[in-house]
Amino acid sequence: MTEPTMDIALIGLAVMGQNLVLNMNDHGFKVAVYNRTTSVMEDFINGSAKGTEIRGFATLEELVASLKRPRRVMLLVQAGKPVDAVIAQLASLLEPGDIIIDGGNSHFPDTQRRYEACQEQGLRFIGTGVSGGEEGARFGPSIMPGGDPEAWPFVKDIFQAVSAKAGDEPCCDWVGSGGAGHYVKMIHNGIEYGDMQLICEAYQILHEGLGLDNDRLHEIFTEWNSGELDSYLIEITRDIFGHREDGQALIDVILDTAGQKGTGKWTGISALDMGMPVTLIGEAVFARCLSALKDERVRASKILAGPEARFDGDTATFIDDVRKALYASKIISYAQGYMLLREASKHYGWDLNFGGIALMWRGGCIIRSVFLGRIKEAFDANPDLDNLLLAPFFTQALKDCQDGWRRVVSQAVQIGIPTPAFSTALAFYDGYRHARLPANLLQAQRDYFGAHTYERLDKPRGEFFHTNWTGTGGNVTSRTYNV
Ligand code: NBP
Repeated sequence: MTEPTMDIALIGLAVMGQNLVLNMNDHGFKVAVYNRTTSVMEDFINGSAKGTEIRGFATLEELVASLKRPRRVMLLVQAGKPVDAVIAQLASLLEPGDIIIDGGNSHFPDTQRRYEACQEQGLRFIGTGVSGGEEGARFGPSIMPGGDPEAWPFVKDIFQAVSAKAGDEPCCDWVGSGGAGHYVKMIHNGIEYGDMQLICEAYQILHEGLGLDNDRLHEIFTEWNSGELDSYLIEITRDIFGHREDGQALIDVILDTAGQKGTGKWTGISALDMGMPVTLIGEAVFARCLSALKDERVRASKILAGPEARFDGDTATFIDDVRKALYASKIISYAQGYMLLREASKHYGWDLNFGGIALMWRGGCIIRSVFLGRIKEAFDANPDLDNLLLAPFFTQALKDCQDGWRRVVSQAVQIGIPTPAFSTALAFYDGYRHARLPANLLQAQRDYFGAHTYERLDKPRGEFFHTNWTGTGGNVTSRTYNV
């Protein structure tokens, strides 16, 4: 019988699993590993894990038997059915109080369901977002754990040791119960979609609109990365523009159809479910969908006309305007993401710590940036902040950027370059800062054709009115005001 000396087990030795295990080993934790295909485990043990404290097991029985109690078993297998399959296998081997951690990109309702099912069996379940890809897993990812709060004290030391650090602070803290960890990871990924789309729009304007080449784009992104836009995604974009193969800029030969794995779509669906206007992430998802229609677009490009107008302004000024448009739109995107987090927190009873989430995203993950430090400061200064846009720092930043931002959106419209994310961000800004929107007319229309009733400015809220608009309608009102 194997002596139970191992601190934690990890199942699933693909790219994320192997790197996270090596990271845990670096921090002094004894990790037991298992992989469905045993040869993968053996190659790992005899390869990059050689000479470490990591131990491999060919069966789940042996793996579980090697663990100290309460047993901690982390899964980094493909999201979806494989997670349920592994949990089912583990359930009969574990004892009440043992902990199962799913570190994959699971959808939060699945995590909620697994948490409840494990609870019924006396097991403690954690669903945790892990962001940062291969390098993050190896040297410090952002980790967003949620699930059974009783399990947190047993994994806190390991997770906070291996996570990225922002200054001295770990980019990992307890997010909330049930599916909260995977929800926050989902929003992270949605925001990542938005950030990437904004950068792509800046690229198209600068490249196609202004005719700038990759060397100039490399310089511009180098400069941007030293200011308020300083972030991982701007940094890798700078490097992409500088990357050549056989003298050819690689970016110029990459097919323009974007893939997606679904987390952006899930964010959009959740936004619709919660009734939150997370328009920028929605546009980012649709922009990927449009990009995927490559053959159709190629055919349409030969038929549909664009404007005659070409950019004829001052290039240097306009480049700075694009920077402002990017920065302002990014503020809007994060504000929208936080609106959704706030609503979900209320809806699911998670009591999310918004400043803590900004800190978790501050390092290790794909959206890491200097900017997230500003968000953390805004929530530290006022944890009950209604909206990020109302934090003085961001209110001022939007004020400083808005003229340039408007010039970019209107110029893009004039010269026929699509900027769905820049444009929707600006439309949201203008909508959010309007005390009065044209929904009075909308309510009148709804009442006209469906007797859905309306409230009046000159009467108390909650009092509903119906008008017989045509003189031929009846006095019966619909009970579906919110449909
Ligand atoms: P993959 O998502 O490619 O999953 C491969 C692993 O799942 C292998 O170890 C495979 O075992 C195992 N597996 C499968 Br598939 N079906 C299984 C089953 N029925 N029972 C047991 N094991 C099974 O690995 P990854 O790219 O390392 O990602 C792991 C998780 O982390 C995923 O949820 C992913 O979405 C998430 N994630 C990935 C990244 C990234 O950059 N790759 C970043 C952040 C999060 P086998 O060797 O026997 O086939």
